Amino acid sequence: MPYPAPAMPTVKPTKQPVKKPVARSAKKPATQPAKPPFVPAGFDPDAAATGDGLFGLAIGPKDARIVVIPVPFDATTSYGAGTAAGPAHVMEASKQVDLQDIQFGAVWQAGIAMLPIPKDIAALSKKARRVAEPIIKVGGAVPSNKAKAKAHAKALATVNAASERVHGYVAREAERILDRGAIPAVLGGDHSSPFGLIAELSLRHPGMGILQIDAHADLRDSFEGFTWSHASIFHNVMTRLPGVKKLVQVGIRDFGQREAEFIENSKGRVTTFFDQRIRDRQFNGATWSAVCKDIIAALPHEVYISFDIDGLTSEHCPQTGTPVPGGLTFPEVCHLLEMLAKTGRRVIGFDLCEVTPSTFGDEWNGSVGARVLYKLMGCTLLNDFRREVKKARAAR
Ligand SMILES: [Mn+2]
Repeated sequence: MPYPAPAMPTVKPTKQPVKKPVARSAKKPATQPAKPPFVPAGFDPDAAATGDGLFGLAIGPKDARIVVIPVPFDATTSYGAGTAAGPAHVMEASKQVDLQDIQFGAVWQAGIAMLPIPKDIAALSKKARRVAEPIIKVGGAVPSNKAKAKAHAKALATVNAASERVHGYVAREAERILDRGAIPAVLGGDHSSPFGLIAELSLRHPGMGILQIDAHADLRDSFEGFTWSHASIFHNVMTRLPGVKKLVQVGIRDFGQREAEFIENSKGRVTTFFDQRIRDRQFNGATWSAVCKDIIAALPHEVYISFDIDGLTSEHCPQTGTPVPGGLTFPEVCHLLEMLAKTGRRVIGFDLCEVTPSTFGDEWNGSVGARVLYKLMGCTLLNDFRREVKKARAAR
């Protein structure tokens, strides 16, 4: 069933003028709706666009139901930098996304906005990356020369401190959004970007689970010496955030021995649906729906979704930091998200990471990213809307 169930207002999304003119005609007018309770006060879709908003919408973060925190940071990406430009790239491409969604309906009406891309974090990323690069080059090997080893340690400390500053920024913004009763999301940046958000949510929703869509397990106990490496995010989450009860990984096809041991020794806290094993089941006749059912059954009621774009097949993200053959297709992911929402799971937040602009100047990576982002929002809002309607009815 499309979201939301009641009829849509007879309005046309307020769009920013964009370079390439997009045909965004008024969506089929429906009957007059009851005032949807999820449209925040002050949100007038007919108002003139005042800002250069996400998906071309003109709503400010203060009025949005979902607020995206952009994190232009990628100091520790081991293979090819560029995900720091992800937020700007996805933002630009989002203006071309058609707003009516076959699975989730008029997602935009709930109110979607992104905070301004923080220039200081972008600058910090560049600086930290310069310091990190020599370490990445040697794979984190500590030099035997004493003076060089000292410089190495100092560089690591600098990069780790930069990552901690990013976590602070993300956690602070997440706190502000949550205090307002809205839903926070992170748009990375590399996969270390959402740590501050997950930390903040884990305090407010102890017992929460994480659905991770990724090619990599990201369970390394620091990578190349970087405590906050993109490859360590879920090691950090699972060892530092006791509020996170469960991690369910999907699409994994690149992991180390110690990561496999971490999963094995997690006493069921980590469940991994390896890409190959998913395919094996399908080759033996299982449907993708049956696999999705098992994935969702492994999750508790409150779910955070962490989406690394490289969880998709590499033609969806040819320029991502660490592409790996295999992976999920876009419709498979969409099916999983819709099933997740329809089981009544509550999505409390999400992130999209590792989207990297093409080196050829095309918008493909951003375009896929923007569509994944819109689907994540639709999945999140499906039940959010139902809860709001219930609340409004109860209050009557
Ligand atoms: Mn990842």
